[in-house]
Amino acid sequence: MDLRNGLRPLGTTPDEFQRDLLSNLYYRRGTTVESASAQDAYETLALTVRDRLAERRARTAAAHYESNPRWVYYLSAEYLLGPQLEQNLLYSGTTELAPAALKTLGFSPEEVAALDVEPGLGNGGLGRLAACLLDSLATLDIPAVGYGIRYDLGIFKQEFDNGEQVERPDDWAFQGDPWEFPAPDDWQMVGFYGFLGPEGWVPGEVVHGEPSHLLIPGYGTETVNIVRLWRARAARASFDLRRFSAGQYAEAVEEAVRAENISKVLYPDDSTDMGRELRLKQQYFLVSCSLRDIVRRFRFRNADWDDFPAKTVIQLNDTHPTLAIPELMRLLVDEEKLEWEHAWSLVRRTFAYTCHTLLPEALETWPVDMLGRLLPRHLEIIYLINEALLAEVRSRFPGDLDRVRRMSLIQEEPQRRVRMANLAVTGTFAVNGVAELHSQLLTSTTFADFAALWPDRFTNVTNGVSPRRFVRLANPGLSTLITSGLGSDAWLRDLSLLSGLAPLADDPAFREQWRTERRHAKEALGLGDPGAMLDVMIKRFHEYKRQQLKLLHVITLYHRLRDNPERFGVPRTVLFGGKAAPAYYAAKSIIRLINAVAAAIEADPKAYGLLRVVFPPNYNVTLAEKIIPAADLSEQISMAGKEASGTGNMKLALNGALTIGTLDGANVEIRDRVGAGNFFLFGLDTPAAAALRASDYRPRTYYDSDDELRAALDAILSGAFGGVGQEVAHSLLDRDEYLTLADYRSYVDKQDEVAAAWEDQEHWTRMSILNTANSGFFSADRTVADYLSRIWHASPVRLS
Ligand code: HBZ
Repeated sequence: MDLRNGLRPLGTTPDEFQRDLLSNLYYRRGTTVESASAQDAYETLALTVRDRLAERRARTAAAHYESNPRWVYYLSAEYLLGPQLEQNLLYSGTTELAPAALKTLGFSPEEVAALDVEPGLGNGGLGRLAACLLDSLATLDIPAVGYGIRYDLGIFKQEFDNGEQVERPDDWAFQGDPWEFPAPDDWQMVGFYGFLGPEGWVPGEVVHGEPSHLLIPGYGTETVNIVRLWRARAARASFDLRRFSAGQYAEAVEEAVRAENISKVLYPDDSTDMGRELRLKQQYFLVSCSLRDIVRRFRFRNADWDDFPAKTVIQLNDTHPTLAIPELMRLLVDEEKLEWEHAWSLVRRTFAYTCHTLLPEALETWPVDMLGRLLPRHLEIIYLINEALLAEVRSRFPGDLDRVRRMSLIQEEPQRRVRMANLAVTGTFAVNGVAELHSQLLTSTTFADFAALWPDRFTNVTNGVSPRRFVRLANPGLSTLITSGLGSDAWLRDLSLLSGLAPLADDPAFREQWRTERRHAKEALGLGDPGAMLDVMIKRFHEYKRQQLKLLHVITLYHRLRDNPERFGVPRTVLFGGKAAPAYYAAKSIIRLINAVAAAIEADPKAYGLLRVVFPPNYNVTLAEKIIPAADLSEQISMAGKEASGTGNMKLALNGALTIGTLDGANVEIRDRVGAGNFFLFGLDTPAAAALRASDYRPRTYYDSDDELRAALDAILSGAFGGVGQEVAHSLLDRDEYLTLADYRSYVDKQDEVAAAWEDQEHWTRMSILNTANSGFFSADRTVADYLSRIWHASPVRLS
């Protein structure tokens, strides 16, 4: 079939690319070479690249339609896609063509790349994982669609004012987004509020969901999948002309504004009460639009509902899209008139759920009142699901009332709330954690009751990251060296091939080249002295992740260089990056204290050339791609038993940083693979940490008995760092929920070993190469392969 209907194919030569670029500038951007701005050049380049992917997309869609495959649908409230230009150049094979073509417009590639704004439609690891999985799904030729929300404002921009985090709106699409295809014809209608009448649910408010999509190309294959993002719009007739004519301008657009608010902003945190109902509305909006779209797509080629689970698997990325379970029940029972049991059997065979946390407070619950007001029919359906669940629990565990109370979808005290994680476990056929340890802890703690009832439902899929984005694009110099070391670039599609680098760790010439590339990456980052060890802690700020432990170490190093230089160790630049949730005051205090300590050290000439603390603001994917290749030491120091997995740990190890870490999350698996001798382990393990927390833990005993720790905390308390951060020290001394003081000595001593190891650069380089060589497991391609064999059971569809 000629999908182009006679249109000429897009060319692959430099001349053809340049001609297309000029044509796009003239006809689609509506300007000329003489008057083109940098923005014109950027947008035109984006269109020229996008056209090449669109061609592959058309063929992918046709092949998928033809084969009527089993589809993987990924539902996620967040996607941290990262900058698009470089990736799309690489994946479309046009990286080499762009610079010359841009030159005819009078712009450099760097100037143009700087205009590529990353869509920051997520908070942290969970959102970035979603983006990596989509990349690997396309690379493995799996028919898949990601669904999400097209927030007008993404994750806030972090600035520092006097060292304090301030949040600015992230108007990422203000200039428009050249990568996006609007698909207004595929709009959906979503109801909220209202009442249950004799004919069923009558919504009191209706909004439109309008989709657009971004192309998700696979690497080294023709497949191009999509991520479909929904934007809320008022129904067309919502503008009140009568009020507008009467000068009531705000009232005239009230309805439109209310509707559009649903996709206005990515909630930067879930720790405030403000806007919680809006967040719940967002969740239902995503779920309702996406499910109708999934059903619409199913119906292209299928007629029988009994085929739905065979053709569809819907992965819930954490609990945010869990309302999909009652929503599909509602569609099947109320609209399609299926029997309840029949519908439930289809639903239970369609959904799977990934949990990303171990913090009990992070398990979402919604007040019954709020959910019942917003979605009365869904609450009724949740009650019906709960009745059946509790009947099953009672029959399996007669007389165990406590178990019934724990497993109920409804928490009764202190307020009646719906437990979304329990609903997600009940309505799915598979539940997975994101690292071995995490999955074990889920079945032994968080979901122990459910694992006792349905042991086969639980599994593990260890996270992974995109080697294309986080090695090839982020670290081109090292990538070239890896390719020459391995004799081929096949590692980009099969990361296990990195193991072929291991013998080269013993080759002094290769080690020299390795050091050179790593040094170039440091120079490119431009922070601190390239000869100093770059010690990085990049992740969201949270007390359990323990940036405060790293900070105590920094203060200790500072004290040593002033008072005890023979114990100082080696020159270091300590880099922090990350955002705190706007309402998370304890995390914001830690940020402020870090900046104050950085300033004090910077101002002290004694520290010059020895110790520096840098904290570039607004850590995001773009910045991560610059920092990760330059890092020597990766800080993965959470309290054991709290970090579900981590993915930054994988990106850093793959790029040759050595890890200092606790036995937490995927650190355990990284250490197993890179070898205990190439990993700096410290601190309490999960059972020891849990036992200490359960006992009468007194952080002050550590303060009393450790001179260096006491000096560090006393310095903060005495106001030595601009008089800020006393609350951080008090919280550690009085409560220390995450056992920072208990792990301090073990951490600082291990850091001394790190410093000693750094002094032997040949040995360090060897360890660095072995980290890369043995981290191939942490490719998101492997993660997707695991999802496929354990949960999704979908097959590739390759373009002929
Ligand atoms: O998901 C992270 C985990 O902390 C990390 O260990 C793991 O590697 C990563 C991917 O599996 N979790 C998050 O990023 N969580 C959130 O961002 C989040 C967002 C909204 C919420 C709750 C959590 O309401």
